Amino acid sequence: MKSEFSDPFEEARKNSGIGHINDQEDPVAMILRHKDVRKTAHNWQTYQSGAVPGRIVVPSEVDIRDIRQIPFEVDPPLHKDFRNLLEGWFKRPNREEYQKILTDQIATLIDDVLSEDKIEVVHDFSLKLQSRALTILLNTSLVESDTFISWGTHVFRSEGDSLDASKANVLYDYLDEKINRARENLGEDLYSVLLQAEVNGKKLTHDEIKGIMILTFAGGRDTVINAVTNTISYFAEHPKSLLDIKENPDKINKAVEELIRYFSPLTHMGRVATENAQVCEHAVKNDTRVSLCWASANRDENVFENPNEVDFDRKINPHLAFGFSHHNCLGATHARQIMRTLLSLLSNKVSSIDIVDARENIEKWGEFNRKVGFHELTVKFNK
Ligand code: EMZ
Repeated sequence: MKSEFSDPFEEARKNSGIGHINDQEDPVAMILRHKDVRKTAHNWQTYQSGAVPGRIVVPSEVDIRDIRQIPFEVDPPLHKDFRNLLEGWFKRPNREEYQKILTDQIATLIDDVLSEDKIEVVHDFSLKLQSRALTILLNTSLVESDTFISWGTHVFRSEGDSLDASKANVLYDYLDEKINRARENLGEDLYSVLLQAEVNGKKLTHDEIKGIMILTFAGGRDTVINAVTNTISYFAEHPKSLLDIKENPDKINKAVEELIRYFSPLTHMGRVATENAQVCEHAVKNDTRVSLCWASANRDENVFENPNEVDFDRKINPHLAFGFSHHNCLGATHARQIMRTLLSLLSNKVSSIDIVDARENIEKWGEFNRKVGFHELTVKFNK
């Protein structure tokens, strides 16, 4: 089945709770159990995010950038000050007027693909959807999304080159220009809001603003694109579930959480140890990397019954797909709203979806091969 996402971590999670990968000569011990992932995410004193910029990302981005992404590469207590500044803005997706614009955008996109004979979902649906929705989050004009679409699915990665510095520079130059322009002529967009903001009584520097913007662009890009694409593949192969949503729209929130648990669009996120420590009997040396493997935790058989099944009626769903503890995903409100709107509109506008062709996107992490989405998914949407 094209919409099946198997769990490559099961054996290692049960046997040792740890997986080992080498990443550019800076190894990573992947933490695989739900309980350990939560504990480690919580313990910022021992497992820091504020290491050299790019080091907590796997694959490491140390060689391709030196700008710190904020707040995700900042530790408490400063982390909290940045979160306090940003939280309100990133909760705007809960507002009615925000949801109305998002609904109009996605409805237009679905109407467009319904009139096509067939469509390649990753580039001609998910990338467009993500890029257009980002303009609402930034509160900029919709035409900006044409530029975002032209960058392709990942801002730092290209197919065949997982670390592409020249690509990062395209985003950096774009952001420099936007920040500088907003400085001359303040408006209502996120750039202008950040230019006027203060943290601990001080205005933000250009690089701090840039660091926040880079995260806003990079963190929610391939993750949202994969979540949307994988959702299309799921409903193509589970037409009854689409009908279930149509008949029981009150299930949408739970369905979204379950799909996000199952897909876990972000496999893991790293931390750097600040002292010698231990995770489930595994020694972690000072200044080495661990990763919090959300994807494995989300299939932990000690927490989820039938973890490899998609069950919209799952009673408790403490998934970690948006991370855990103080660093939980700042963009989650936006991402959830995208998914809810997508499910609602799909179930009302689309009767069935046929998969024509698919090329899976398999990440390789040491011994683990993990399907995270598709390079290409060609489908026909039916009215
Ligand atoms: C970083 C990361 C954030 C990283 C929550 O994830 O997303 C990755 O896609 C980027 O490459 O730089 O923003």
